[in-house]
Order: sequence, then C-alpha cells, then structure tokens
Amino acid sequence: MNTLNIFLEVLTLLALLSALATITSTNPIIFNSPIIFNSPIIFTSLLNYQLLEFNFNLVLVLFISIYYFYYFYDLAVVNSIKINNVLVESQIPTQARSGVLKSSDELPNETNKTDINAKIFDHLNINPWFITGFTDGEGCFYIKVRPSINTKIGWTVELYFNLVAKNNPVNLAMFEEIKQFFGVGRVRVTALNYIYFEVGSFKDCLKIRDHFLNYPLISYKLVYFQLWCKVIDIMMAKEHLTMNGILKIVALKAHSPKRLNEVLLQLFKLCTPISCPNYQPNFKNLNVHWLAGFINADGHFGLYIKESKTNKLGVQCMLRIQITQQDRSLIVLHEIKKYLGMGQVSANEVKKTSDFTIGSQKQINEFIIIFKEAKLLGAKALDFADFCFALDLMNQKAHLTPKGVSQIRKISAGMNTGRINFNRG
Ligand SMILES: [Ca+2]
Repeated sequence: MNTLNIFLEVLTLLALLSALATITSTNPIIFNSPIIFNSPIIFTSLLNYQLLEFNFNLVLVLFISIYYFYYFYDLAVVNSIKINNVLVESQIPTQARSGVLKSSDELPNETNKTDINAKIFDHLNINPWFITGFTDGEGCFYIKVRPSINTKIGWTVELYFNLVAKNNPVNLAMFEEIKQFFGVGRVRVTALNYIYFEVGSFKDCLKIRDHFLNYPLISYKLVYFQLWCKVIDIMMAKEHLTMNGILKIVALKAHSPKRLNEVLLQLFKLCTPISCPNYQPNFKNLNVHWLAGFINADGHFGLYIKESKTNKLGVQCMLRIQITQQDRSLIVLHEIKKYLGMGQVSANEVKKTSDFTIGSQKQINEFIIIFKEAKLLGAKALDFADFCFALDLMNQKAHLTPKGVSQIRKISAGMNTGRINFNRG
C-alpha cells in the first residue's frame, strides 16, 4: 500500500468517525437505548423519522461501512483465489497434461493440515526429491561472517538457505508451495525481478538440514551443504561465540563459492586451513523426481524453427532438451545420460560450462515416457506443456505443412524467455 492509499484510508476513517459522532449526538436514542430493539413501535417511528428527515450522516456511515466490509472481504477473497489462480496444474493444456504431467503419489514430509493454505496446495503433493533436484540446480547454502558491535568477540555468524527463480506469477506460486513444504522461510521479490525463497533463522536452517540429510544433494552443491552443516555443528556447540570458533567458520567459508571478502581475507590469515569435504555423491539416488527438480532449475525445453534448403517448406522444426552445468558438476550430466540411456554431453569452451542434450525426436518421445511420473512446477511446467504440444504436432507430421509450421512458430515465440502468458487454462 502506498502513501496516497494510506492517506485516503485515514481520511475515510476520519469521515466515518465524525459522521458517527454527529449521529450519536443528534439521535442519542438510536445508540443509547436498548429499548428500541424490543419495541417495534418506537423502532418504526424512528425509521420513519430517518426516511423523512433523510439523515445524511447515517447514509454516509452506511456507505463507508459497506465500503470497508467489501474492502476487507475483497482482501480475504483475493488472497486465497490469487494462489489458486496461479496453480500450475490448472494452467497446463489438457492435451499436454494427459499422460505427461502426472502428480506423484508420494506425499511431502509434513504439511500442516489445519492451515488453510496447506489445503490449497494439498493436491499438488510436491515430491521431496524435486526440492533436492531444484536445490542442486538453483539453491544456495550461505555462510555469513560479519563484524558486529553486539557480540563480545566483535563477530557474528549467520546461516542462510535460498532458492532463486525469475519473477512471474507461476514461479511465485511454486515458491509459495516450497515454503509450505518446508513450513519455514519466506518468499521475497527483488528489484532485479527475481524471486527468492529464503530461510534465515538458525532454528529454521535445522529443518532445511534435515531435509537434505534425508534427500541428499547430487551435484557439487553437496560440498557446500556439507560445509554449511559443519558451521551448524560449530554453532550448536556455541563455539561461534569464541574467536577460535569464528576462525574455524572462516576457514570453512573459504571453500564456499563466494569465498572470502577483503575483510575476511585479513582474518583468514589467522586461520588454520580446514580441508574441503570430498565430493562424493551417491548417484544411486538419481531418480525422476530429482531430475524434474534439476531440470526445473537448470534445464531448458527448446523449440526452434530454422531455415533449411533440403526441406520443401524451406524451414525445419527442431526440439531440444538441454541441461547446463558448470564444469565441477560435469559428472552429474554423465550420470543423467546413463540414467536416461540417451543424450549427449558436450563442453562449451567459452562459457566453461557443459551441456547435456537430447535432440532427436525419437529420443524425446522416449524421454517423455520416462518422465511421465515426474512433475514440473512454475513457468518450466508451462514451457514443458508447450514443448509437448509441439512434439505432438510433429509426431503427427504437422510440421511438414505450412499451417503446422506457423502453429509451431507461434508456440515457440510464446515460451521460455518469450513467455508473457502465465494464465492459460
Ligand atoms: Ca544453476
């Protein structure tokens, strides 16, 4: 609510109060005497009096009261419907939904059944492995060490966990759902048009740790999680209240992706280095729900129309599923290839990244069958639905006709970065 709104609200409230005061002073009987409610005669005469005299103040009070009733009623309704409106399931075209996007049978660890919001999200049944897969792609375990005047030793330690996504209504709904899943944290929109799901309090971070102990990470993020857990242990033992503990934490933080800033680098000179945990993922944990989360974060469903001299129409439609990783998680891409029994892993020398790609229509069809138990969320689910719709057209050879090509062109333009429609039903 902006300043102008607040100003108008206060003004309206003042008008309501002054009108009320005027009525009570001119017609004290209405408000003071309980008799009127028991006496039909007086009540009727009062009504006549009001009708004849046309008490302006009474009308004003009624009007403002109705306004306020609707204002608060509206707020309550909008809040619940808003979440409902952006439920991903309801937005996926039925054609793509059938057989492709089924919700999983597994229930999340815990949901607060008494919570109204939980009821809204109940049927979505987010899979715990999805959360781990998403975190492997776009999660962050952050260790913050900063100078503080509030502690005896002059330093304070904070732990954070966050997930990031582009800001749009469906991704917002996805993060609200993840928030429900954990039962902690908050969803925040940044000025740069990203949204964060973030957990900051120490107590809540313990809940996050529990999840990732039960459903372990697979990418190199596992190492950052282990460093983060070591800091949790230090804090549990209250060692972070001593300088020795702070130095240990700084030595651990030195291995994190953001490493140390100038201030901490000075402090780090006093540290005894601690070796980084070895990256030892258990690839047996790789499953379709994890893959869905991972693709949701770092995957891409591409639909391209390229000029082609060999094709009669002069254009060729192509589909591609792609997952991009930094080189330290390259092994994960090879494991995904092994798990799916298809695809290619290739290096992007310029970006220092690697890609896992499935490019053949036949293999994409096979992928869809393997993937049918999994469920995507947010904007990625809409992109996947479009992707499946185009695949369906191509399976029916529609892309060999001008009408089909223009249909596919339209789908392609409206997905991924070109997406402006988040509300299809
Ligand atoms: Ca990533």
